[in-house]
Amino acid sequence: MKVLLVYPEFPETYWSFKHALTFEGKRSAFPPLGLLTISAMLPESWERRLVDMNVRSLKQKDIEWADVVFASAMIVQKKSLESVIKMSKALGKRTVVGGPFVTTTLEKLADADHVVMGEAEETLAGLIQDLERGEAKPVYEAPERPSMSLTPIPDFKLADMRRYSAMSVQYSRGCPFNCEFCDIIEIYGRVPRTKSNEQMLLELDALRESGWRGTVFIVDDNFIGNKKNVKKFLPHLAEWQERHGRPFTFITEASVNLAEDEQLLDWMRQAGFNRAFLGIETPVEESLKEAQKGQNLRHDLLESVKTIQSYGIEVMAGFIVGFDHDPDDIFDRMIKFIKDSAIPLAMVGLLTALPNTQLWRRLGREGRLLRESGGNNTHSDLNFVTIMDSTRLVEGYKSILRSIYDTREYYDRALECLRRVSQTGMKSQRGNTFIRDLSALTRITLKLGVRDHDRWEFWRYFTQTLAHHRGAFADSMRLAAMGYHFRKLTEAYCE
Ligand code: B12
Ligand code: SF4
Repeated sequence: MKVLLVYPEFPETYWSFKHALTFEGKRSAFPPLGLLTISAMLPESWERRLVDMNVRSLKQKDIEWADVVFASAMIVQKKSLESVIKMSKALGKRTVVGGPFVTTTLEKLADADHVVMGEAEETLAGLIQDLERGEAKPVYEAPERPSMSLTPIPDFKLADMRRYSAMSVQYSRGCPFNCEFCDIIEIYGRVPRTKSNEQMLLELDALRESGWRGTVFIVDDNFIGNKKNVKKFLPHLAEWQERHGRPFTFITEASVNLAEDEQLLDWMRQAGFNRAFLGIETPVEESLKEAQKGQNLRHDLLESVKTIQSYGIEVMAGFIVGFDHDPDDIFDRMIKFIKDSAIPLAMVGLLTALPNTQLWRRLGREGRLLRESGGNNTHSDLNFVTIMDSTRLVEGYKSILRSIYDTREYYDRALECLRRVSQTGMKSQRGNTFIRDLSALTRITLKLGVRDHDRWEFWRYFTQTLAHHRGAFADSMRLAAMGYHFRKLTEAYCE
């Protein structure tokens, strides 16, 4: 059997990082880990190829080669996924679709031949057998959430690693919290399951042996969801890093209560974590209560961010406007919070009711749902009736974006962030990436320091970095590139 694994294209959003990736000479930020994992579960005798459409286009001859097309998608990839299915069917190929979109969507994908809902560790074998016998069913659904001990080492080599700016691994699935808008807990559950220490280290061995050096994104929903296990794992990870000359730096996602545990933070620092994405959502207490986000109410949020930064970990964060309890001055409060927290990469979105979430169900009961979400919370198309006037909300939202991604405002935040994190982080061994970094630096200086209309701001940032944060120069240039991406998209959204 010949299997073509296809990852549909993302629309251009803050998360695509498109404008920043061109500086690095990369096509996409991360590889499609779901498909790399599925590939590792297929019989050895099956031939497989991967087309990540965020890296290169899908051609007719790719599909002609295959007996069956396997695709994975999030809601935002829906349009591209539909075109993949259409193209495959037109060429007479069988299609199998899995991943978060088909797991959560309400309208089933009528055109796909086979849909795999939920995690595939326990369902894929059945589908494979049925495909081989020519008796595959339309829908396969995981009866329960599988143990992560069943997850194989992803087929990293299937991805063209040179095209990505980071590689991904997964340690855990699920989150113990209960945020109203969250679909993670609906898809992956509230009892966080983890891989064993041995399993994780073997996975990192495989990644290292494949030649990868540099950033590794631990894509967990909440890396510290199972604190007991993660605390047992981190000392081993730190030792592994030391033994191998620190080949990786890690990024992950975590809940804000990470700041409560300095021992955990210290281990993360030692293991080489230098960025963490937090769900801060809002500085407004009433809105946090409404979102059932009690873990963000236990301590002062600004102090929590500072604590994490003091361990050399840059904080990135998600923010949301559009809660029922958002006060009139929410937009100014959000701007001030983001400035004071020195979070350069602040992903601000409008509240979206994702299918099958508690928020979705409540708004349904209240008769406020307008349509299914397109999954992109930076688009201005609200999918429910908001308490604040919707035009005012969208305009206020745009005013936040314009303010926080104003060139000077952004560089100031980045400098403050560098000041807070640059003292304490562990440096990775960057291996042979120096040449690549040099060409990235040339591209950044040409674009931001010569062609850009805000070039004087760039040189101010550049000289401040050299004067005060020379040791974090590479990070400062990464932040400059990211800032450019956010500014470009903000200009496009808020024109
Ligand atoms: C890494 C990640 C990203 C990366 C994408 C990297 C990439 N190339 O894949 C980045 C940071 C870019 C990203 C962005 C976004 N993301 Co994202 N992301 C994730 C995250 C944290 C991990 C994905 C992953 O690698 N998982 C590990 C693999 C092993 O798990 P898996 O994909 O679920 O695969 C398993 C099963 O689903 C199944 N399976 C998957 N595919 C297939 C295919 C077949 C054929 C079969 C049989 C089975 C199968 O088998 C696998 C093994 O069990 C998930 C959360 C999560 N826990 O998965 C969110 C998640 C997928 N993202 C989500 C969202 C909403 C987004 C954004 C839209 C955010 C936003 N608000 O704008 C953006 C969209 C991107 C864009 N440009 O517009 C949602 C999707 C919701 C949905 N129902 O579609 C999730 C679930 C998290 C959430 N609730 O917010 N994301
Ligand atoms: S902390 Fe994050 S992953 Fe956990 S329930 Fe809340 S939003 Fe979902």
